[in-house]
Amino acid sequence: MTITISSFAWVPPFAQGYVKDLRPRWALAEAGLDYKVHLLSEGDADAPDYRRWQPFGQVPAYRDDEVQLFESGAILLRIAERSDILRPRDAQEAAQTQAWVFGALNSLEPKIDNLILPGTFHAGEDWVDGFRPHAERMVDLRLTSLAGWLDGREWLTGRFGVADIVMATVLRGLQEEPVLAGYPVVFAYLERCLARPGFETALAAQFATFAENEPA
Ligand SMILES: N[C@@H](CCC(=O)N[C@@H](CS)C(=O)NCC(=O)O)C(=O)O
Repeated sequence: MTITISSFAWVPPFAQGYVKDLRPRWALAEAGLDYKVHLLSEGDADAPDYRRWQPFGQVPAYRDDEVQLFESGAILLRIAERSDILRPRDAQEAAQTQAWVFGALNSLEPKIDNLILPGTFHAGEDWVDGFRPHAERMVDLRLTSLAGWLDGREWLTGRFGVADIVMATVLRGLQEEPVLAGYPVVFAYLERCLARPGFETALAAQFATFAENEPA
């Protein structure tokens, strides 16, 4: 089976290590599956062919011998289906995996983005400081709930899986934020996820792509 994912050829240093093709790279590393990378240079994301693969012109997109699709959560669920290592072991684990992939992307990621992105992309604008306490409250609420679920659990579902990959990549956004230290259960879970060799492999692969395509 040939698997291809899309990635940007290069992004500025502040974004390196955080581009969302890290998610399929990590899942594929855990699964021990080889893959090719379809690199996008300036303007390629707007090309009609790419828009037929990823309608929003984003990365990652994914294809294998049978299907092509986009959205990192959907991609990871597909990779899990193809892997004896990542495939949920029963219907309940599969349902919980889907629920936590959606939960990470829908209930947590937007709240975390609200906290971290204004300072990155709107630094110095009047509304940023006033918005921050609201964003912090929302993140607190979600972390409280997540800590409640994780208490006494090693992983989100019965064993490490793609839901943990999505969740860890979402929570990583908080690593520079003081709020995470207030949730030792979540902090320890994130450390557990990031200690996996698959994460290091994925990170190194993403950095290698950007190093190879560094603008002159
Ligand atoms: N919901 C999408 C989001 C993908 C996404 O935000 N990708 C970013 C890179 S990390 C991107 O392509 N940004 C360029 C853009 O939005 O035009 C997913 O999870 O796959």
